[in-house]
Amino acid sequence: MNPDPTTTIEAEPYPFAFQPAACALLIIDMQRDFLEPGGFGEMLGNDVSQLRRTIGPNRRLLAAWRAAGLQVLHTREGHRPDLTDLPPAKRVRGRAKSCIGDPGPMGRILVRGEAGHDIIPELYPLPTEPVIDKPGKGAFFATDLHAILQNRGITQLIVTGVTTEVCVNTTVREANDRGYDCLVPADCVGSYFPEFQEMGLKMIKAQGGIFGWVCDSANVLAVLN
Ligand code: TIU
Repeated sequence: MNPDPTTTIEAEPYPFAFQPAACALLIIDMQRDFLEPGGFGEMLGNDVSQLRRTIGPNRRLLAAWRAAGLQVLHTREGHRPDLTDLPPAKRVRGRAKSCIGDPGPMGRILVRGEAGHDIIPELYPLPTEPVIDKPGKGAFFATDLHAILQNRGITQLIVTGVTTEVCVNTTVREANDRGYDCLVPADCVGSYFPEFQEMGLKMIKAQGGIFGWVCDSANVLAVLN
């Protein structure tokens, strides 16, 4: 079902003027290594339950979005198997025992083609949905995302995924500078740190929506159903 082209989505700091044909759902880094118990994220001491609560809301939003026939893109953070696209600074940052490219619980950590790098089965992309493999935190850096969105006439993004203050915030800021309007459903983004979840969302919607809008996914579902 196609929503009314003039419809608005209730959001903060003010309603989002939703243009379905020009709006894509961009799901950031819902990868096994970040979300699954026993993965790289948990290995680093993080509480993956903080991210796993986003799976249900993302599933419901993705199902409704697909049913409405709207565009979906997915991203994965990771690197080439030969690590030629991995900045040495990123590899050694954190001084962890295991670095990107090392053997991890689900294959080599954040390396493309490894099990842990792939998207969780609950949100697995359809063959028709572009998957953007990105070497950085932002989805626009060193990827063809901007070209794909421009070719498809996309000017608005609903951004979901993990983590709120890292890859979601970086992507929203990159999108903002490239002229996209971004709406972030709070229950569809997650952080290992509750205080960063709260502030990461406040930073987006502050100052009259300096980077975009924030809502609950129920408000998006309300205009899709
Ligand atoms: N996808 C994403 O946010 N990557 C990260 O590295 N997140 C962390 O919080 N570490």
